[in-house]
Amino acid sequence: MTRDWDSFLMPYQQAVDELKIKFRGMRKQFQQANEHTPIEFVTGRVKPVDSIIEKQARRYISDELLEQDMQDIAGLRIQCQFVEDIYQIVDLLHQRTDMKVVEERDYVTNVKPSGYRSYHVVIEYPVQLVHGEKKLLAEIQIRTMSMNFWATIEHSLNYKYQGEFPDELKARLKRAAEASFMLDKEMSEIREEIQEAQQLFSYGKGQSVPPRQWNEEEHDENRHHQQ
Ligand code: 0O2
Ligand code: 0O2
Repeated sequence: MTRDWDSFLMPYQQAVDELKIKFRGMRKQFQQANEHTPIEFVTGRVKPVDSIIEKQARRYISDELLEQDMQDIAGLRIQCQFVEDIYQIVDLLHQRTDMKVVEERDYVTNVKPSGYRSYHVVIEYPVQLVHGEKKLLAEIQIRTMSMNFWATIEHSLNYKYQGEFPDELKARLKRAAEASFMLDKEMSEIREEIQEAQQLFSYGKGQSVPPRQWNEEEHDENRHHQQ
C-alpha cells in the first residue's frame, strides 16, 4: 500500500503542537500560582517516516493496524526535576477531560534491562479536523532530567552499535543508569530545601506573590536583602 504520508501525519502534527501548548500551559499555571511545577521542559515530535517504516517491519505491524499498534507516531516528552514529579504528572493526565489514558508503562519502578527509566503514558487524543473529529494515539514519556541525560546518550550510542553493544559498554551504561538514579534519589532527599531556594529565587526575580511557606519574619528579611 502506498500511503500519502503528508496527509496521514498531518493530524499527528496537530496533536503534538496542541499537546505541547497544553503541557507548557500547565507549567505556566504552576509558576503563576508560585507553586513548584512538576513540568520542567516539554518537547515533542512526529516520528519520521523512515522510523515508522523501520518499526512497522520490525514489529510486524500491518498497514491496517498501524494507527492502533504504533502508539508513538505522536510523541511528547516531559522532563521534570524530581522522581515524585513524574507521578504527579501522571495523576494530572488522568484527571484531564480532553484526553484519555489508555495505557501506562512504569519503567521508573520496572527499569528496563538496558538501564532505561521513564514513565510512558499512551493517551487517546481527539483532534478537530475540517471533516470532523479524529481520535489518535500519542505517547507521553515522562522522565527526570537525569533520566533524560542517560536516555539521550544511550540512544545516540544505539545508532552507532545498532543496539548490539559490546558487553563492557553495556555494563558501563547500566552502571551509569544506576548512578544517574542515585542522583535522582539524592535530589529527592533535599527536595524541600531545593524548592524553597527556587521559590526565593523567583521571588527575587520579581514574582509578586511571596512563597507560601514564608513566615512574615523571613519575608521582611528577604525584602531587606533586595534593597
Ligand atoms: P522555554 O520557555 O525556554 O522553556 P517549539 O514548539 O518550536 O517551541 P520545538 O521545535 O519542539 O519547540 O523545540 P524542542 O527542541 O522540542 O524544544 C522545545 C523546548 O524545550 C525549548 O524551550 C527547549 O529549550 C526545551 N528543552 C527541551 N529539552 C531540553 C533540555 O534537555 N535542556 C534544556 N535546557 N532545554 C530543553 P522553549 O520552547 O524555548 O521554552
Ligand atoms: P524514538 O522515537 O527513536 O525514541 P519498542 O519500540 O518495541 O522498544 P514499545 O513497546 O513500542 O517498545 O514501547 P516502549 O518500550 O514503551 O517505548 C519505546 C520508546 O521508549 C523508544 O522509542 C524510546 O524512545 C524509549 N526507550 C525504550 N527503551 C529504551 C532504551 O533502552 N533506551 C533508550 N534510550 N530509549 C528507550 P523508539 O521506538 O526507539 O523511537
